[in-house]
Amino acid sequence: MGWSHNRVIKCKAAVLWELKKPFAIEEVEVAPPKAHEVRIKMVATGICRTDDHIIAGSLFAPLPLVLGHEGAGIVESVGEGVTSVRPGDKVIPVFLPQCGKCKVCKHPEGNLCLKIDVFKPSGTMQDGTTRFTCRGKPINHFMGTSTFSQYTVVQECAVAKINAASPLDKVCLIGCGFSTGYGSATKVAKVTPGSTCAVFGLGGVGLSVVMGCKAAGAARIIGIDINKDKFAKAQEVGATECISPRDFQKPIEEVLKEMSGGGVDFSFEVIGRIDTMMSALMCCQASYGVSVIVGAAPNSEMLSLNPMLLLTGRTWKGALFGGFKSNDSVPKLVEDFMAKKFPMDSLISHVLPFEKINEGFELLRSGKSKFMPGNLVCKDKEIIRTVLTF
Ligand code: CND
Ligand code: ZN
Ligand code: ZN
Repeated sequence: MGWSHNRVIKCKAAVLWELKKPFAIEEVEVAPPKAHEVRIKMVATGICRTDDHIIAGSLFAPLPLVLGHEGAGIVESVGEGVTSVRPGDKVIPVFLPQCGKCKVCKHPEGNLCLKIDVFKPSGTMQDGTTRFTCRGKPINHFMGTSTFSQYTVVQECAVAKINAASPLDKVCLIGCGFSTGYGSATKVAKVTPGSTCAVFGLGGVGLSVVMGCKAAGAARIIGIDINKDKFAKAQEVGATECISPRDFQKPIEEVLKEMSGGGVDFSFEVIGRIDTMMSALMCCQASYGVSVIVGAAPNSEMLSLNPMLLLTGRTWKGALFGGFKSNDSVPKLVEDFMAKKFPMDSLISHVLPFEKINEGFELLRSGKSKFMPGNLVCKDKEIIRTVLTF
């Protein structure tokens, strides 16, 4: 049992044919999984800003493609040699694989598995071909996950089996946003009890950083966002103060240095802008401050800095997926969610049927949802995460 029946599945997928254009909901053919691949029936997927960075053209991925990298689903069939999952298992596909064999996987701290398809994205499976076809054309995969499809195919090393009782419409956020933010605080920065933290950007990922800082015992967590509608939720999940850079004449790093008596212990950039990356670096304490880059800046932009900022002792770092080794950590994070160790589900502000994916992206871009279309389930005024259900 368990091997694929070599059946092509016809289903709906959101295809991005051109940059800066809406998705087209298309009928696609999803080929059966080849050796060491897994075909998944998607149940839910979150919309993360990284998907929108691709549509906007600020991050590169080859078109046409099926985006999406924050999903959860059920294994439909498996290719030859797959041993870690079986049809019927609940799983989260991970954009950061964990092959377990490469130099990085074998390193106790490394998580950037060499099988990742992010930096020079091929848009294919590891054998160089795609499993998606639409109107007779091959359609590319995205970060090895492509969750904006009723069915997708991923490598076995990019899928984590999770608790059979877990609610997939919630734990999909563990596929990216939550894990990325939470791990950036707990694992990458290693936030210490009693410390002061500054979090730039209070979207789904930034609020997860706030939750991580709180879990690590930070005494002060200062949220920074230009959209004040985000402050209430930030305070609900652990921010002790929130400020908008637009309310001050002086640079925000100066404001934060004053607020913290000389610089914060830990700072996080969770927006994806190089100016706020510099502010985050400069607001942390000159000798022992740690600043973590979480946001993804446009491919075309470079930073230059005065090396003195680091010579004094600051640490500047970044990580994908919160520094977590994906397959090891995802099932544990799901267990922690089930044990109510963090209020991750409060990040989900909107739930839409998959077919309304373009509306979901409009919500993300609008930053504020004054006009709620009929069947939106809106728990909050502010937009944090939209989850699409299949
Ligand atoms: P989202 O767009 O939901 O949140 C960004 C927040 O930043 C919003 O609340 C904005 O109002 C706020 N903001 C925008 N500009 C400014 C500014 N100039 N000053 C202060 N606040 C501002 O995004 P998200 O939470 O989904 O993602 C955040 C970033 O994280 C984004 O760049 C995404 O690509 C990146 C990311 C990284 C990783 C990783 O593995 N490192 C994984 N997923 C997403
Ligand atoms: Zn993401
Ligand atoms: Zn590896």
